[in-house]
Amino acid sequence: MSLRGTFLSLVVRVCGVLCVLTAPALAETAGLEYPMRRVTDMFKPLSRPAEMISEAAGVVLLICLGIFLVVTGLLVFIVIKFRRRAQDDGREPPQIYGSTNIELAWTVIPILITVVLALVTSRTIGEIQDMPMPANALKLRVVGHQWWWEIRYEDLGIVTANEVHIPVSDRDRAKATPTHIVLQSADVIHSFWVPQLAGKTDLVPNKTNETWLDPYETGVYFGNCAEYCGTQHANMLLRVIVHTPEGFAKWVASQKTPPPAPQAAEEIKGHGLFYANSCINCHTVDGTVAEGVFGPNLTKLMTRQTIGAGVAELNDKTLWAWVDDPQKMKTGCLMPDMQLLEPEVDAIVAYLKTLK
Ligand code: HEC
Ligand SMILES: [Cu+2]
Repeated sequence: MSLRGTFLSLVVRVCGVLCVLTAPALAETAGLEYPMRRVTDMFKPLSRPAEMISEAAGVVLLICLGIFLVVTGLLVFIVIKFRRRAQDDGREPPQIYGSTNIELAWTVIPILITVVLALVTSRTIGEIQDMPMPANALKLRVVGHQWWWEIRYEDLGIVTANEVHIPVSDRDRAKATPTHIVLQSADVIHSFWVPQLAGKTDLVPNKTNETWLDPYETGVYFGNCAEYCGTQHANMLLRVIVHTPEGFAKWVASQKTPPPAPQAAEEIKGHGLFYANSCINCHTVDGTVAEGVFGPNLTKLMTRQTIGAGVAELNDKTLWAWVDDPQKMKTGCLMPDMQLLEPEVDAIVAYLKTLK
C-alpha cells in the first residue's frame, strides 16, 4: 500500500474509533426533540444575519485569494527567472531608485482594494443593523453577567438563564418570524456569539446594543461569550434552542406554570433551608420571597439542559456537586461555597428538583 493509502486508512480507522467512543454521548442527547448543533461552523450559516455575514466574508476571502495568487505568482516567477546562473559575472544588477510609475501603482491599487473591502463590509453591517423587524418578531432582553446569561422575555413574563428559546423562522422573508434581542451588561463587557445564527455583538455596561436571529432550522445551537470577561469567561456558554412554533408555545406555557409546592418531607426541609440560608438574596423563585437578582432565576431550574452556564449537563450529580461547592465546579464563580453539611445539600437538592 502506498504511504498515502496507509495514511488515509489510518485516518478512517481513527475516525471510526472516535465515532464508537462518542456514540454514547450522542445517544444521551438524542432524547431531545431537536438536533444538537455542537459544531459551531460559521461557514454553515442557518440564519439570515449569519448568512449575510458569510456572503460578505466570501467576497473578502475571494479578493484576498486574488491578491495572494498575484503576489505569490510574481514572486515565484521572479525567483525562478532571475535565479543565479553559472555564467553570471557576480556583479550586482543595475540599481534603480525612484520610479514614479511603480510607486503610484503600489499605492493606488492597495487603496482601491481597501476601499472595496471597506464598502463590502460596512454595507453588510449597515444592512444587518437597519433591518426592519416585523411586528410579529419575538422580543427578548439578554443581560451579560460574570459568568452567565440572564434571559428576559418581558412581554411573556419569563426570566431564565443561559438557554435562549425561540421559534424557528423562514427563509422566505414574508413568512419570517425573527427574534429581536436587546443586549445589556450588569458588569463588564461581554459578547453574544452564536456563530451559525448571527455575528458577535458586544454587551456593554451602560449601553444598549441590539441583534436579531432568524433561524431557518430547528435545533440546539451552541454559542459563547466572545469577549474576555474574567476568570470563568471560557465557561460562559450559551445555547439557543430553536423550536417549531408549537414547541415554542409549549415551552412558554411550561415556563409560565408555577412549580408544584414541595411535598415530600425532604423537599420541605430543603425548601426551609433554601429560605433560611442566603440563597434567596441572590436567587429568585417566582411567587416566593426569594427575589434576589444577583444570580440566575431558579423558578424553572430543572427545565434547563445545563448548569453554571454550560459548565456541566444538569443532572442529579452535577446539581448536588454545585450546591455542595460551586467553587469546585466553576472556580472563581460568583456563587460562594455555602459551607453546607451533606444532609443539608441532600435536602436542598431535593427541593431544587421540584423547580420544574
Ligand atoms: C452571593 C450570591 C449567591 C448566593 C448566596 C447563592 N448563589 Fe447560587 N448562584 C449565584 C451565581 C452568581 C450563580 C451563577 C454562577 C455562574 O454560572 O457563573 C449561581 C448559580 C446557581 C445555580 C445554577 C443555576 C443555573 O441555572 O445554572 C444553582 C442551582 C444555585 N446557584 C443554587 C443556590 C443555592 C441552593 C444557594 C443557597 C444554598 C445559592 N445558590 C446561593 C449566586 C449566589
Ligand atoms: Cu462574558
